Amino acid sequence: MLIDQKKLKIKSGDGGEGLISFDNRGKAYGGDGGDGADVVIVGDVNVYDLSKYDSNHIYKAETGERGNTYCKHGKNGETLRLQVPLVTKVFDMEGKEIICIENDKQEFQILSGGKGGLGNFTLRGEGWDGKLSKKRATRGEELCIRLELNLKTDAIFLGYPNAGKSSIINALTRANYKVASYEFTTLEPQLGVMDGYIKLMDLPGLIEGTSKGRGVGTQFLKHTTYSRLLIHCISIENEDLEERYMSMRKEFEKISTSLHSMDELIVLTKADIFTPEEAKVRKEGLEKILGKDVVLVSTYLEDSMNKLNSAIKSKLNSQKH
Ligand SMILES: Nc1nc2c(ncn2[C@@H]2O[C@H](COP(=O)(O)OP(=O)(O)OP(=O)(O)O)[C@@H](O)[C@H]2O)c(=O)[nH]1
Ligand SMILES: [Mg+2]
Repeated sequence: MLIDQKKLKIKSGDGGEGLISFDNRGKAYGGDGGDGADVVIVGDVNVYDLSKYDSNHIYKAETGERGNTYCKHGKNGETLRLQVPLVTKVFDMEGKEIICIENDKQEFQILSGGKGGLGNFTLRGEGWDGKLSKKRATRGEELCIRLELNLKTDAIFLGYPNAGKSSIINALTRANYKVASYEFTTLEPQLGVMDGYIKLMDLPGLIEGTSKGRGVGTQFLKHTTYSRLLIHCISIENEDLEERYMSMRKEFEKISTSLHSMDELIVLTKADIFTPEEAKVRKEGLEKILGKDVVLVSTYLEDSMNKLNSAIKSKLNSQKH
């Protein structure tokens, strides 16, 4: 199951106290306390969801160590780094966005650790003969946050249920997602990596009325925001291909303007159902009506899957220039 939301309680480290201590000649030699550790949120491409976080746990950064004798400084706490997938938005409990982590290794210090206290060596000469002074350490901070993952992928597969989306992702990548002849086999977003670097996402089947909460609704649409290419799958089985295409485009428009304006690759699936000649006629008919290129594929025809692989790459490459 894709875990794309988590509430977390985080706490930065308290500063370590300074020490009051004297050597055998009565000289102050108590060291300063170490600083408490910060809490930092880090983007990490190798983290795919938020499942490693436990909402019942408090994520505490280390406390600074107490100051030591012989004027020794206590150790500073080690920064607590919370790795999050891309793109993760961090909200406070009022729903205000604190930060959006979009890039690998992007860091954001969300809480500062407390300052270490000062021991009587540093403060010698102050206070009651300086010797009994120490400056208190400060406490760390605490915060409740909500993490929300908006998956960052190169291309998303969308289309009516049963169009063959999962089968294609399985064929293009080494994924092994469930494929079945009934609708809504896929109930949550699934990821596959093509050629080791192109991230593809299969989104649960959309239908007319998705905008009104029908089907699996719009709960996963946030995952389309950071994608670059929409792969619109239509099964060649459909009587009226143009109608299928247009009704889905209308649905895109209703549910998300960014989806509607996203670069699109039209894929006509299950080509093997017809003879190659018939399939070609249907593809060219659709191209003519729409005035757009259509890629004809079948998961049973390896050559067509290679063509789709190239078409996806060339679309993505053309966006870079
Ligand atoms: N003949 C033929 N059947 C296919 C092809 N690709 C997929 N299918 C079949 O079509 C049915 C639906 O395939 P899926 O990959 O589950 O379709 P989907 O779009 O992911 O469906 P949902 O997850 O329900 O939205 C399955 O029975 C597949 O075996 C193809 O290229 N040719
Ligand atoms: Mg599926």
